[in-house]
Amino acid sequence: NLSGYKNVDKKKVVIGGMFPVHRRIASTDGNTSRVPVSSGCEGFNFRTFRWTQTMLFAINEINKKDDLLPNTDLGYVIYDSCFTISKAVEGTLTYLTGQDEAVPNYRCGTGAPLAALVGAGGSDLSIATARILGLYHFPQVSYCSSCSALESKFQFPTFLRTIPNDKHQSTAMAQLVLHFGWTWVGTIAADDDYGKYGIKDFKEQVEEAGVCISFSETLPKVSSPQDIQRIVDTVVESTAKIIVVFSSDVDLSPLILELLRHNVTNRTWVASEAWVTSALINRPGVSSVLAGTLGFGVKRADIPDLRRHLLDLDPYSDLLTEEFWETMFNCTLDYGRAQRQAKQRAEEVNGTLSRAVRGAPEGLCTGRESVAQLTNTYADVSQLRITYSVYKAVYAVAHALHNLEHCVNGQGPFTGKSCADITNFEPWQLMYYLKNVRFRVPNTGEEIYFDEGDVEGFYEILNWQVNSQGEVSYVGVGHYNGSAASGDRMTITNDSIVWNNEVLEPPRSVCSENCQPGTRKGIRQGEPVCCFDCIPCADGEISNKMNARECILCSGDYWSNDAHDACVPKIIEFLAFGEPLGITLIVISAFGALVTIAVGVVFVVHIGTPLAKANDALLSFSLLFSLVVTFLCSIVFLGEPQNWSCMTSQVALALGFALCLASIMGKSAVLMLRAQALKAARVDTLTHAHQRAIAAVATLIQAVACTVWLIVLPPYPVKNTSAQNIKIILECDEGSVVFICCIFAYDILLALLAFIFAFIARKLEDNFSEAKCVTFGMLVFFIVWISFVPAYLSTRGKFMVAVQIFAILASSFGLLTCIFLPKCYVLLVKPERNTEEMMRPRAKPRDG
Ligand code: TCR
Repeated sequence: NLSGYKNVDKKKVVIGGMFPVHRRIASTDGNTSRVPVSSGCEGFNFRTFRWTQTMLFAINEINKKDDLLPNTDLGYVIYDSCFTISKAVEGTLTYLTGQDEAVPNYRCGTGAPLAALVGAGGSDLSIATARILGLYHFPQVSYCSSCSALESKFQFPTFLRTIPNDKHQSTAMAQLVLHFGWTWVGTIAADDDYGKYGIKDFKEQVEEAGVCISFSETLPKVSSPQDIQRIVDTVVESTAKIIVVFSSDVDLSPLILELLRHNVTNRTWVASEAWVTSALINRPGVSSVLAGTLGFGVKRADIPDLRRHLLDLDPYSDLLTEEFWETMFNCTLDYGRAQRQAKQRAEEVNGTLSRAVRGAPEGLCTGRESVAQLTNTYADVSQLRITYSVYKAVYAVAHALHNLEHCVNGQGPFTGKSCADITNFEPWQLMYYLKNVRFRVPNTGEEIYFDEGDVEGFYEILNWQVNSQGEVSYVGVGHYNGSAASGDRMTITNDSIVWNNEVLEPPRSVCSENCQPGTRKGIRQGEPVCCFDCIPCADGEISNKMNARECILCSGDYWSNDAHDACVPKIIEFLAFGEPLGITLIVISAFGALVTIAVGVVFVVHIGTPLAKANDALLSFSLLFSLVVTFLCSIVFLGEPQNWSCMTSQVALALGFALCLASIMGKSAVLMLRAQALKAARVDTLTHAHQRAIAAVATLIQAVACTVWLIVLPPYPVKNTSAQNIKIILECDEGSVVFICCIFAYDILLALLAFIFAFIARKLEDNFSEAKCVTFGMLVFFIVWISFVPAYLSTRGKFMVAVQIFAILASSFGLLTCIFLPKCYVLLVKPERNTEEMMRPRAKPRDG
């Protein structure tokens, strides 16, 4: 413990201080057969030693001041809490009792009154000490216990602090994460109140805003390589690129070393105040892991003369300083001490200076080494943040004491308007003054007062930027002010941030990338909501915004486009006149019609010849006429279906075929009867009139059927949206399937009869083998229509119409050629065969 007084004739007040100068307590050997002793500490911390020296510096400064506590000298007692709760409690009890033995409720001695305790370091230590001090209403001013749990005045009535409450920092971190749109972050917390509360507050806020936590790890308090290794593995395996760390530098540094060993790069770290500017973390070479780190630092200040005080250190003044010296220069001071004593003795003896102390042997130091020459965090006064907080804490206590001392009797705040006596006051009386203190810090001019024990939540946002020498510097890129209006608490200049990636852009940290329009979010079972799959919308469904949860079904006449991000009108399809297929079909049918007419003309020209006479001219013409009709009606199938075209096309086809087939049937019926008569050697009594009658009746039946159909259930045009998803097919609805089946069944019946009659009569030999021609023609007709069925059923849309037209044209051409080609051949090419003789029918001889 350090302690000291200055001036002897002034009044004295002692301030307690507690700093974690060591990092841990030494492990005990576990021997229980000896008197137990308080364990020693190890791991000297230069940074916290600087804080200690700052307290001394501030006290010296105050003692020198004439306007602050002019008649009182401040003394101090400083304890090393060794970063451990038990040591902090031990120190507190020792302080309260004034004894080296820590026996509570026992305080004796005539020493100066104890004022307040500055410190305890980390939050967990402060929580422990504040509970004890609270029992005695003893004020405690902390410079670095920032945990939000300490804000409870109920639990910690005499606790005050000069560092902002961590709830501001957690909010600031949450806002930072949201500012950059990171939705997938990992968290690492120290295993103490600082880490746990800090991360808890942070998580609550980001999770509310839809951010997901990839992993949450806790740093071990006692060094544990397995735990560290596990955390490294988690960090490496996680896809989170942003890692928020709430921990003190001491607890974090083993992890950073291990990360450095594994060369874990390409992460962006969000640092809490405790490690953002720590030299323990920012070691040479660490920039590969930590460059680009963003962190929060409490207010920084320059304290003039502090550096001089820090360098002007007497190594022999106390044990802590000796240890500092020995650790700093890696030597033992025994030699220097011996030298000094020898020198003093020599001076006493002969009053003159003996020979100067020169360089000490290896491993020993002289006590005159220069602290300034070493680049050590102890003497580095560029980042005075917690140091400044210590400075403020001491000043706060001093100002409270000043106010207490300068209370005017009769106007005092206590019962009966009394005042407290600076030489003998109660702790609660000082507490009153501390709570109400309001002052300006020397040099910086910052105004300090405690609002419910806390100061305002102001943070600088620092960015770790690597300079050309590979050193990290902390560049301010914005700030956070917890007491500003909620909209503009954080200001951050994105452009001045240097990230640790090549693209110089804020890194992205998301579990799953956004789902583009055209896809929807699909949850992954058992994973956080930020992790999802993007599932493409099904055909006919769309999603038109990012991250859609559902796809929307396109309605009726609409269908999804290729990208599935908009509904587009379906393509309207029909076989148009203008398209190549349409033109081809028109040309073919027109050609067919022309050929048929040409055949008719040939017949008219040769009307008087035996051949024309033999084939009933009227029947031939009606046959030709029906073929023209069928040829031409195929044109009506083309084009956009209309009411009239739907009706005419089917009816014309049915009637055309009926007339055609009826004529052929009449013809072949007569042929058959004639053949049978010939066989039976009867006289053929059949005339042309019979054929005509048969043909006319057969056609008439069809005409009646068609008329009934048109009147009762006429065909009409429809939009077919169901046959094909992406198209609307314009087509004709038959009106009644039964009717159309009957009508075409009737045509088939006629065709079958014609075929059967002709087949029977095929042996009847005239010169033109009329019966054979008809048989053959009908065969062609059947083949065409039988093959039409599968072709028709396997096509879709407008090609169905095309197949139908092809069948019509093919069957018409088949009939035309089979029935009329031989006749035209005779008429035009072999007129010598066109004689009465040749026309006479005769039966084929039975045997060859
Ligand atoms: N509050 C921490 C401890 C801590 C600290 C530091 C430790 C803070 N800043 C800097 C070492 C160095 C902030 C706590 O526990 O409350």
